Amino acid sequence: MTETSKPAPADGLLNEVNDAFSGLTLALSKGRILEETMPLLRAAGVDLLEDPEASRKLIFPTSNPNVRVLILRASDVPTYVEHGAADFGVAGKDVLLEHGAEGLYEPLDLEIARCKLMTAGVTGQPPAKARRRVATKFVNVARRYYAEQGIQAEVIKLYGAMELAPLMNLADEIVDIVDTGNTLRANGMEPRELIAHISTRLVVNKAAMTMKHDRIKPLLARLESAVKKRQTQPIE
Ligand code: PRT
Ligand code: MG
Repeated sequence: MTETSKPAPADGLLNEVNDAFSGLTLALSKGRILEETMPLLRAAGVDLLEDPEASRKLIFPTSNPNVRVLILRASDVPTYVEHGAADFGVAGKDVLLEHGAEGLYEPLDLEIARCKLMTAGVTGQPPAKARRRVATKFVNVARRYYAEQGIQAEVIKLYGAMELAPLMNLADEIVDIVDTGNTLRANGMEPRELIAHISTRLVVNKAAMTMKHDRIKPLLARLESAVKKRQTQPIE
């Protein structure tokens, strides 16, 4: 590569990222999780100085100089935390069940974004008797679940709009998140079996829990009391 074709350094960004940051790196995802976690973080003394929803940046400083936030795809949060690229993170139990718990502690249930992981099928249509075709983005969860039930299943990986699969005869059943059930109903489907109750969890890298215990422990305690307080009096 010639000198001229080299991309320009992004405004000292690399320095900003790696400049001997000795604090804690927290992995979050946009949307529901960010929205519902922010008030808890704020109550624990960690406030985002900029709204990630309105920014293209992926690394954010906070009001606590010892904590910075990474904004990731929800399904990438456990990967970053497992490998220690983030010290701790916030993820739905559905994402954690699918990813596996290797290298992660799960010390706190934030009790937000509650929903259920369920099987669902076309309303009134009995479940297929023989080998069942199951469309889902939760392939590991689904394989485990059907095996436990002694049901032969062909699990088909999808990345979204699972409800469409049975309607188009791609699958007999789906495994998906259900909250109100409105999405299923709007697509002529009904919930069938409950696989797991889901809520949002705080996960911590196992090595960081030991090595950075002095910094993680007090933050965990403040978050825990914010969760408890929220049950009696909703916080801003
Ligand atoms: O959307 P993207 O693919 O980028 O990521 P994501 O779906 O993982 O993120 P997001 O923000 O949609 O959800 C984050 C987390 O919120 C999930 O991992 C769950 O733990 C939790 N959660 C709580 C939900 C819901 N409620 C929920 N209702 N996640 C998704 N839904 C969707 C569901 O997929 C379905 O399409 O809402 C629909 C069902 O809702 P009802 O009310 O119609 O039943
Ligand atoms: Mg989503």
